[in-house]
Amino acid sequence: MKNYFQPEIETMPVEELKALQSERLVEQVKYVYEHVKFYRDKMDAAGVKPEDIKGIEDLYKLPFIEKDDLRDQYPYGLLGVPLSNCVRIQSTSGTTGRRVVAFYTQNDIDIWEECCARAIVAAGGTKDDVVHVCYGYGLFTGGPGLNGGSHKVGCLTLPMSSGNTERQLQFMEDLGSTIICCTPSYAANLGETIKAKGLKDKIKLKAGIFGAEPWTEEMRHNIENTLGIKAYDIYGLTEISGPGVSYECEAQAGMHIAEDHFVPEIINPKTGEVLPEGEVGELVFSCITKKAFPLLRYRTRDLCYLTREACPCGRTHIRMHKPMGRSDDMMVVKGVNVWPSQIEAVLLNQGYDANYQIVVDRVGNNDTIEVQVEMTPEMAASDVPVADREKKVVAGLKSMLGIKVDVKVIEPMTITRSEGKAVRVVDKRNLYR
Ligand code: DLL
Repeated sequence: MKNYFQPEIETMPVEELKALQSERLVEQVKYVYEHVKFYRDKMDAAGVKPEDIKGIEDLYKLPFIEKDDLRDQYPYGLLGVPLSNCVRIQSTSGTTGRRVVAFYTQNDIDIWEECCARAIVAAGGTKDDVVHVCYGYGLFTGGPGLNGGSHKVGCLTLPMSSGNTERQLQFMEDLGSTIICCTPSYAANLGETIKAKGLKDKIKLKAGIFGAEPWTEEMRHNIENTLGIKAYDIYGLTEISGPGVSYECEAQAGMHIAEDHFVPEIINPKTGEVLPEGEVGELVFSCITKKAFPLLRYRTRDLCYLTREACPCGRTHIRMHKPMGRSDDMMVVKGVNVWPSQIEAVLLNQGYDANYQIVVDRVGNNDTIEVQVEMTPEMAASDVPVADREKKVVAGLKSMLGIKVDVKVIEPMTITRSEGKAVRVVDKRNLYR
């Protein structure tokens, strides 16, 4: 017996789903044209009228929205309802440029929380579960989103927020948390502490719902082994609502996009051309039900591909493959494209945990790249010389990336542990830009 939070929607036949999307899109385009000057101007400039959009097959006619548009329209320029109809804001961390502030009506929040509830049920959650939420609460969407989803499923919800690992473990043990929600890097951090303190037998976790940052399959296996759980991926972004835009089911083979609310496209990031299913490109979303912050054709900068192949779980909603990172996470080092996730895969395959940092710099006209990775306590206790370990990692990275990377294998517990999104890359070249 399969479990769904909203079976009639999650398993809707694809043709019906597409018809629903078309109907909602047509309505939404009219809505934003009438209510948001930004869209009216943008559509007028592109020569597109609401009546030109007759269904999802016409989506390509609409202009894209980019992060810079959101920054230019900060704070109220994209509001689709009067401010008095909004009940909440959430915001991105805003490490570069202005923050993005997203607004929600009560109905927008209900939709968002339903998507998070779908994710919890897809990870095996029921009303009997104890859901331990250690994503940050506050402006970040992780905590509030999963908290709301957990309430909707009827789980006992522990609103832990991030940090204070000792207290997390105490509650986990005392209250018997069964599902944990946090970033994969924090899950790895918790796993490490549980192992070091010998607490594994006292912890009742069965599943984890991890997202908000890129993570590799190697990291999934590591977390599943150290915590003794099944690790599910969850994806989302503040601009589109928050976590739950897509989520994994028991097949763990890509994340089902909540297509009744968000229509995905994959485009060539250079030309904007829409790519066929299965090709890797930039993910673009159109929100077809959200009213306060109604983004259409929003370019996420996340790179992945989509598949509508039948899923054994019975859900019909299209799946997106794990994003390899944002197009802006990709580093060009010595002229070669390097993704932090490629480096992570090599390290974890050689038995390291995900405690590493990548430092990129420029000396004269040459790029330099150094990977610092901690030994596990077992490695530190063995008598394999550090120089041999370093040589092996250098060789692994050379074969993955095609370039020589400097490697420093360092003592355990020397890299700062992450409580939220991990900072994997220090690119000192940015200082000179
Ligand atoms: O990270 C929302 C979220 C919270 C998702 C909790 C999942 C769990 P932002 O802070 O706006 O929102 O960051 C969104 O994070 O565009 C991706 O680049 C990245 N990201 C989110 N989930 C994943 C994932 C939240 N599962 C940005 N895998 C997105 C890879 C992810 N990257």
